[in-house]
Amino acid sequence: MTPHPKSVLVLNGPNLNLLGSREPAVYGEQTLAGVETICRDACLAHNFTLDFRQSNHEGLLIDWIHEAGAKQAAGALAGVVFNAGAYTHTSIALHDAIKGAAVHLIELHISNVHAREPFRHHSWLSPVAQGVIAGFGVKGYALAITAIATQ
Ligand code: CA2
Repeated sequence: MTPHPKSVLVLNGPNLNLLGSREPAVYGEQTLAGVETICRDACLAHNFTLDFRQSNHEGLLIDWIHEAGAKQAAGALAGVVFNAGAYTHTSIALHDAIKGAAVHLIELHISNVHAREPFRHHSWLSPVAQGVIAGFGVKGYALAITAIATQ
């Protein structure tokens, strides 16, 4: 019998619901719905199901990381792709959640944060992420899903 496909959780943090509406020079012209389509196609190619979410609320993102940890422990989740937006640079709580849930997580940024303002150069998530993808635009989401498939 074919095993039940594992899922990939793609989490998007604050303000990413605004994607495509402003700052196209930094983030491109794709909307978050377009990003979801990119992720769905990448998941199909690797026989994953997709769970795609966005929240502007730190606590809800933390709850979703905990949920992902339980799902991974049950063998139903292949990994998490997380664009935490500006919480990347501020949130020790998200660092603790990822560490506590022991979830396989790829940190994702659409822009090359290291080529931008100094306050975007530090990430609280990188030390607890498996890897980081930044600067490849929204294509980075597909790269991250491929990375999960090949781990
Ligand atoms: O490059 C990324 O993906 C970021 O995670 C995006 C965050 C930013 O704070 C990080 O430093 C880098 C911001 C997301 C907000 O996106 C907007 C898109 C269009 C209009 C306004 C905000």
